[in-house]
Amino acid sequence: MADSQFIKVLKGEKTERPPVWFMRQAGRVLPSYLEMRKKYSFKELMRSPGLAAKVTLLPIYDLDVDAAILFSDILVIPEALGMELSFTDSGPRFAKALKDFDDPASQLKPDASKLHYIYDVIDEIQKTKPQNIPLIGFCGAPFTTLCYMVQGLGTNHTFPDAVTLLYKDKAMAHKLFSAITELSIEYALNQVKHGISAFQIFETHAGLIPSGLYFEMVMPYVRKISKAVMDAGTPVIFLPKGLGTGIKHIKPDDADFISIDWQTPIEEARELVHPNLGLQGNLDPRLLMGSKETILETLERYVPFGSKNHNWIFNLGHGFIPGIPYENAKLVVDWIKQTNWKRN
Ligand code: 1CP
Repeated sequence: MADSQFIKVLKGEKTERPPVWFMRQAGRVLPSYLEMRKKYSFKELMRSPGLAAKVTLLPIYDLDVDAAILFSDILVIPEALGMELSFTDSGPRFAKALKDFDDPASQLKPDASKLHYIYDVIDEIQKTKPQNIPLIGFCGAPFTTLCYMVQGLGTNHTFPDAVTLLYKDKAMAHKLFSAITELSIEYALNQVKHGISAFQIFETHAGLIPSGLYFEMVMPYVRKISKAVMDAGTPVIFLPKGLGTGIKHIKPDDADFISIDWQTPIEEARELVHPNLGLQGNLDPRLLMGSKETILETLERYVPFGSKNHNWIFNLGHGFIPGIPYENAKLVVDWIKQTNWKRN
């Protein structure tokens, strides 16, 4: 089987164009997904191997992207650590938040078997996906996962109790990071065993804390997860959203590719990030609410960068948001595939 554009780029090979996929490509914008959500809850979709595999593959058929991402959620790790989780119309919510306990670590009861249904989902995807389409596995990075566990919900994206825990009780923060990391490694390696082609670590809320604190307290745990996955032969993409100029301190041992948010121009990110690390990103998803002309004009600005940089995967700076017209997402994929990238 010939490698897909996505795998070639992850391996450091030259291609005629950048590969393209989108964060949150399955849920949120596809009419076919929204139709399925009328019949099933999010939890029903993610827990049934048949349905989850179907949703995972919708963007392959509807958008023609170059990779599929497992349809699941980063909050399955807290759930497997013993925290009761529900997905409400206003987002995920835990029955109890760790901030309400004197000894939060004592609340955790790790049970890795609670993740087993996800490996059945991966098996079903492998059985049903087109051969040349790679599957991306993922987990949340330890700080973002901790944010939801401590605060209990995500409606307020400042997570004040999670952030202050890093200053008030470093020892407790380390205990919680260790528990998250240990289970995440087991989870990631099982995803590898079930045949994922790449693994992305989502640190969506890195920008809530100073990058120095991030490197001191969180990065050692990220490194443990990525090292385990990279040692198992699977490439790792790390998304540290909002880390700012901190991206220049990420080392080739920490990941293979760094996903860049929309705040940093991709050319500047290239200057900051270690040359042995590839880049992913970084279109502002909200641009896709704009007119076709505005979208195409912004996309054209990527051509000079893309003509010189082969180690780049096209993506958004963060995930799709509800309300983006499906046609605009498709416009981006078609444009990436039809553009002359002037590579040689
Ligand atoms: O109502 C619905 O249809 C459910 C919405 C939804 C979906 C589609 C949630 C609830 N999770 C997901 C799937 C999901 N989540 C995927 C699968 C791929 C895909 O959708 O295409 C992935 C990779 C995630 C990862 C995730 N979940 C992150 C990290 C990445 C990111 O986008 O920032 C985070 C922070 C979450 C938490 C979460 N789960 C769901 C929501 C609405 C949220 C965000 C809550 C918040 O902070 O507002």
